[in-house]
Amino acid sequence: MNMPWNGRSRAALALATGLALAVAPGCGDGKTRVAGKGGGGSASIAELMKARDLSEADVVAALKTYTPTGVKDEFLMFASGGHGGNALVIGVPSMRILKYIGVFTPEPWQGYGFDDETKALLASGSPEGKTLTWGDMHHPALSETDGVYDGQVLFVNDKANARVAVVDLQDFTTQQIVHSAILRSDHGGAFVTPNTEYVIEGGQFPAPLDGSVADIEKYDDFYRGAVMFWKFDRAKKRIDPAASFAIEMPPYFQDLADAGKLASDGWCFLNSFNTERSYGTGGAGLPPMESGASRNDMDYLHVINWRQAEQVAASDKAQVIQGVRVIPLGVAVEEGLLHFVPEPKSPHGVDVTPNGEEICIAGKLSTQATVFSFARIKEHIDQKKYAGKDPYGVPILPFKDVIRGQVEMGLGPLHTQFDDKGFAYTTLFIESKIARWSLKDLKVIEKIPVHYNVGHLSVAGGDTAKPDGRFLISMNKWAIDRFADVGPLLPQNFQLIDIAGDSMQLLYDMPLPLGEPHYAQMIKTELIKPWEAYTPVGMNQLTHQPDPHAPKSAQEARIERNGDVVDVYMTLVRSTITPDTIKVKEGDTLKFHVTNVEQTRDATHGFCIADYNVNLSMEPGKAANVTFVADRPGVFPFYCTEFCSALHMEMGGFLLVEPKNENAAGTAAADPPRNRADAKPSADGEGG
Ligand code: RUQ
Ligand code: CUA
Repeated sequence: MNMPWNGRSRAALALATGLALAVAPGCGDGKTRVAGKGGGGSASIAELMKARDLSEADVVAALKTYTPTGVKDEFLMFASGGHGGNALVIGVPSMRILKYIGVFTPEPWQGYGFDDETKALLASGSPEGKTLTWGDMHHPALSETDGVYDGQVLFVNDKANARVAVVDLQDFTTQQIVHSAILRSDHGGAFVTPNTEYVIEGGQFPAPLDGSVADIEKYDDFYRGAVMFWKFDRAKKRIDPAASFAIEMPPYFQDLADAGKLASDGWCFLNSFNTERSYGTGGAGLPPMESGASRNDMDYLHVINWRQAEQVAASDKAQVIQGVRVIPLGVAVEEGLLHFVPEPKSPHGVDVTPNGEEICIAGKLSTQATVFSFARIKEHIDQKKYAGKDPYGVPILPFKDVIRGQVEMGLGPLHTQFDDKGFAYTTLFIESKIARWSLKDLKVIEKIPVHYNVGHLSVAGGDTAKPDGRFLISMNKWAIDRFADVGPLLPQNFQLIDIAGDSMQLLYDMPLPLGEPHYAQMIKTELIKPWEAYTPVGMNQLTHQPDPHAPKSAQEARIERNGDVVDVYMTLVRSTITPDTIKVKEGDTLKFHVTNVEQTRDATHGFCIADYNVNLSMEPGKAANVTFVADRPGVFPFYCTEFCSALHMEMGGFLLVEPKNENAAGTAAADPPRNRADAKPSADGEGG
């Protein structure tokens, strides 16, 4: 029997055990109320199982995930929303979606990207002159203290546009988006060091770091990779770009990273592939990148001493390229802060074991996972025992001497996570399985099929110094036949697997209609302490300080005109918007300063204005500002978009934008326009 996770489910599990007896002892009259096929009314569990064709294992699985109303999930999973550019919060084991956090993409419900502050935030990550409205979010990283999630901050990356964002877990909102001008993409972000000193962001596609264009044939000489170390200022809860630095790398595809911890604290391990330096056909008959990049048997694990790099970056040996402090490759070699270790073949995941002593690397085109010993790596670095140098002069350590061993894994091993019992779990993309293996004797113990094409996996705390174990989510790229058909674009499939027992058990399939989610981290719910409201009233969501413009009570609500600028100080409270009539002239600049003056939990109001693309989410206590030019005359109702109270439908008002050609405000009122398109008398002589 698998381990129950609380007293409540222990009872539930006892119930499940009794199911085979058809009459569950201790379950009243053996009847229970459920919905679904065969469960429209009351039925015994045995009848239900029969009607719905459920096995005992199905019922056990259901009882392990079922979470009654009002009961909270034990774990929260922070998953990337892929192309949606947002992060997802999912309760485990219920697999209930709790939140989408708008990050790289506007999120209308949250008003994210609609008020002045979050509009500017979204733009801050966009290249000049462009507004990016999507992101390719890959790897969420929770902040850590001593190598364990501390529940304070979430970092996420956007692979497509080389951006990293900071989400504050006090209110689950995005606070900052940074972009490194020297990177063109960042598959290898975001990963944190054990005390969140740095957020690591590895590139992928090399390019000239200075932003210039070099012929693709000059790839070897002018294209370069890089890895960013974004300095995190914990007191300010912001990345400090001025204190951040990068290391220039050869033009390999630098990939995923993991920071060392405990035994390997101060070090960072970064995969690479395409050490062949293939750039595709080059338009002239070279092999395509796919095969060109897969010729070598080994690529290079980059072993970086980031503590030492930090010092070199602060010295005059660093250069400034496009505003970024960069340690040139030659300096990195000279200073001995970069070494390579061969890693088999087209490596994908790099994962440091909980004790920090070993590094597991799976090669997509290898059937093995390789376990490297940090102690041996360190010894070889210290004694300069090299097997050679790469074309850029970076010393290479001898592969055979720095590994502890290899685990015969299966087809297409990708990513590894760890549990609290000394097991490692590796996804097998081609096999569509997850392998559980013993870290002690490097042997696969069990494999469980998943559906299908698994990429990442997430074990609770599974990449920290203290994994919780218990649950594993298999993040499958394909769903194929798992759900009702919804056209050619199918959902992704998150599968919940119980790993607490001696053998793994598939519990639940969760379709995720958002693509393509990559990685997730799972943290104990109790470690996150979110605010219940913005306190005191009038707090700005981005500064987390009192907003200087916010009215704090309905008495402070007012309209002020200065030339053609109209400031509207507005308050929301169930069920009134104050002021509810706003009269301006076409061409005026309107500045709304809106506060939800309530402190009642969940008493969120919305504020929208017809046709002006204004839509704010006003959580209790929150203040927001929105500025726009009233360039369209007419009557525009505004209202609250949350069904907040019995009189929610009455919570609204009118914005009157008088056409420019009507001089006095009174004229328009006395002689109203007939319709928005044309206020003039019509051809048949009517009106006027
Ligand atoms: S990597 S599916 Cu985009 Cu995280 Cu392996
Ligand atoms: Cu406030 Cu509806």
